[in-house]
Amino acid sequence: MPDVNAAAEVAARFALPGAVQQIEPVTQGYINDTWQVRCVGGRAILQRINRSVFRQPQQVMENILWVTAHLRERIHAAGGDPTRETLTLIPLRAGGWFCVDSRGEFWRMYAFIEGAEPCQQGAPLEKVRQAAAAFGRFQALLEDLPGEQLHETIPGFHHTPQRLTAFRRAVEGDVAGRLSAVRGEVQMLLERSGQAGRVIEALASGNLPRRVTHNDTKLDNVLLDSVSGQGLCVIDLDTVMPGSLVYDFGDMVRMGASAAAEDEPELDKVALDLARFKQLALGYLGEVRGLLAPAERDLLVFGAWLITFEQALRFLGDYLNGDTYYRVAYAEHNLVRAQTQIKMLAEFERNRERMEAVVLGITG
Ligand code: GN1
Ligand code: MG
Repeated sequence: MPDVNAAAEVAARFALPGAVQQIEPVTQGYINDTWQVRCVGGRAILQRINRSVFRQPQQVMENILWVTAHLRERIHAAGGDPTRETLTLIPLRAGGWFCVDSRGEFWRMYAFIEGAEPCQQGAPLEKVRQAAAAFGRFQALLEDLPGEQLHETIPGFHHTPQRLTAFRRAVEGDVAGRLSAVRGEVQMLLERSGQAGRVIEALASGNLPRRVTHNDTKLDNVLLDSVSGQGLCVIDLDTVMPGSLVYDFGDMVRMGASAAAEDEPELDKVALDLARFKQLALGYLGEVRGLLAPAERDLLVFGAWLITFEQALRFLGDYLNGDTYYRVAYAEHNLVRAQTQIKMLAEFERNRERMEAVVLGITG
């Protein structure tokens, strides 16, 4: 975390309604640093973009500007409130949408959406469905945004075969000397590598549509209206770029289908809850049904498996690399996260037919 002074120094450069009064860190998220800024007349969200993850922060910002402008237009046309239903960047007093501090760090600011809160992991079923519907609507609203316009903010982000190659490298390198303790997990993943290319190949063949997708569809990336409980706003737009709907559905199901946290150490608590899965599918597919291609429909359940597999590779790979990517709170954190993914993988394998039946029941 950069010190509060660095945040205070940059906060004053943004066009807030009044003087900054208080700055508090927000600890959610593994990548960027986030602060809540209170000022006279309101509050805002200040973020420092992680430059070792997002190599081209300007491109991240360009994508966000395009995407939010498009969403604003669509939400307005549908009679909604764009100031609550999508993110709004706050410009700098001097103009522009981000600032670079004396250390070369990139900062940006969003308007705070009042009367809304993130859908928590383990939320009741109705909230789960609302969050899923918000992701589905987000996808539907982006249907006509030309993907060629967008930058790939992290190249190969969901290129599972490349993730596998990076994982094998981490295993071979064993730079942190942790391999001997996790051989079972490594083997479990490598045994499943044969399926890694399925979505990438379907995209390359043109069978599976390439769309503008969110690419980080954890339930807490949806704000729910605090009064009505309805899915209000999709946040965390850093990885919005060309991808597949199958990844977004899959990533949402990855942990959204369990009540347990992504870093739950008691693996007995980590389990597929079919009732949750059903709400995710109902919420999301209810919004995208009209645009779903047959290849997408066929790969939805596989997508949950694939993204979970990929996430397991990423967490365990980072553990083997000595925790260079994800923020960790304790030494075994990435290992615990990898173990929950492996547990969910086994759950998806055991329940594949039941999950397919749920999807079929909705899509017909
Ligand atoms: C990271 O920082 P956060 O929590 O938004 C990661 C996602 C992972 C997620 C796992 C840019 O997201 O891909 O799925 O952690 N984002 C990036 O919780 O790597
Ligand atoms: Mg994210």
